[in-house]
Amino acid sequence: MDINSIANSGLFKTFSDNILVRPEFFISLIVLICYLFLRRPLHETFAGTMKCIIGIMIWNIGAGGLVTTFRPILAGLNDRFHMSAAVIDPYFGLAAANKSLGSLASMVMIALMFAFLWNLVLVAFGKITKIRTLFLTGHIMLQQATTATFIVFFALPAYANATGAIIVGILVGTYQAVFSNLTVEACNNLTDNAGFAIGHQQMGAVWLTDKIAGKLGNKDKNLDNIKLPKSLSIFNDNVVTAGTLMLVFFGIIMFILGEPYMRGLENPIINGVLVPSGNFPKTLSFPAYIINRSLTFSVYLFILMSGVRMFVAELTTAFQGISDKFIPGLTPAVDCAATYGYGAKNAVVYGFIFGALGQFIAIAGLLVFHSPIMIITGFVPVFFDNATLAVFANKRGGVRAATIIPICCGILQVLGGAFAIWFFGAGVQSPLTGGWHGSIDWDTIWPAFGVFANIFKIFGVFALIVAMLAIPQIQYRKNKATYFAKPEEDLDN
Ligand code: ASC
Repeated sequence: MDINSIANSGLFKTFSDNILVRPEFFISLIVLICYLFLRRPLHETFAGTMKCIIGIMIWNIGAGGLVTTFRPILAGLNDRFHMSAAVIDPYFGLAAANKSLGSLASMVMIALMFAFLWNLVLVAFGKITKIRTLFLTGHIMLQQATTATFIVFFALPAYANATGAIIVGILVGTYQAVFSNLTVEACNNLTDNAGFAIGHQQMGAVWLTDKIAGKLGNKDKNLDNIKLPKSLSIFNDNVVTAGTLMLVFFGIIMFILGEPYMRGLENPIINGVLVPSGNFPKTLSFPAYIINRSLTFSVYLFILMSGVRMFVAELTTAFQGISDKFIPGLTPAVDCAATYGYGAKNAVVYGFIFGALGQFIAIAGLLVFHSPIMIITGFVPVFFDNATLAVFANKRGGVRAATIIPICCGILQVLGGAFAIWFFGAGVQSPLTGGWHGSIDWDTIWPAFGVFANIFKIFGVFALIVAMLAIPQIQYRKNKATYFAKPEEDLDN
């Protein structure tokens, strides 16, 4: 049986569609396996797995709600002003990359499978590889495998086949293992050793933020101890801050889009049939609609943070057990939203606003300089990347770092995304004009990988893998004493 038929086999497809890319089952299955290995009493194993599934489903309602509510509003600017811009957002990027891959899109599943297996191997041999993290965010693994397949097949057309897909799997699996491993120290700093790392789309940027934020600002002047006049102290509460800021931010955008556009968006006609979302019935006025939609941001953020708290607690307990008994230092690498409950809670919306500012500045630059590639803000990168970076930046470098870093990230997201579309798009008519992955590592590290692979071909890809694998070795040499230590031991040092 060749690899292609395994990837297309019913069993593998059922596994990947139902478990691998569904975090509520994939992560919970891993928690279940950990508890069984640890011989936890069955009732505790059952309860822990259940809490993990439900926690992830709660998080999913929050994250999914944010994405489905606010992505069309930002992307709406594109339609409304006939900009034919590419949306920098993983979901648009996924669609564009799949369209471009055409019949080769099935190769992504091979890459996805190998990426995860390779990460497992790297962590199982952690003593040698110095990898401590297992990347567990299934939906992100799928998005990254897709974009990486697209990039490698673009650079190495001769490898646009199952062998090439295995190589992509090793490349993207190495990135996921090495870069999530790079965030361990940053996460431990932020969370006082809660015991998780980041397995998401901005791991390189988190590492860099943790390194430079302290130099950009003062950690004592942070968002938690900022002195606000009495009347403004209501903004120390993140529900109030998020609600108010989003009312202004999305209020202005929805106002610009206008009532007829928003009514059309909420009440689309699909195949000749009116399919109302229920959010904007005829009886509701535009101002009432705007207030309701903008404040849903706070609602979903609140839901997201409580779900994350629940499942991360279970996951870290399970991994801690395995780490104590079998694989020292083993750390789960999870969604970036896991960090939002730590540090200053206001940092999340703060990063979003300044990231958006950075993106708008860069988009204005593209317009002024008549760039052939136009970009429109995608919700996922502008919110999730910048919120995460601000949480880390604020902890290490206070308000100043939490302002500067998201602005720079926003600018880079747009310029890097535009570069990627130009470079990999091979023309303004390419399918990529619909969108690009858009998260910060995929606007910086991965386009650079693509350029490198395009020049040095297959040797370039292997060189990238080897170079990445050297990173944890360097990390280990710098910090031998506590590298594999339990988080609490870390504290004592
Ligand atoms: C992403 C993506 C999402 C969000 C989510 C954040 O990159 O595709 O759906 O971030 O994972 O919690």
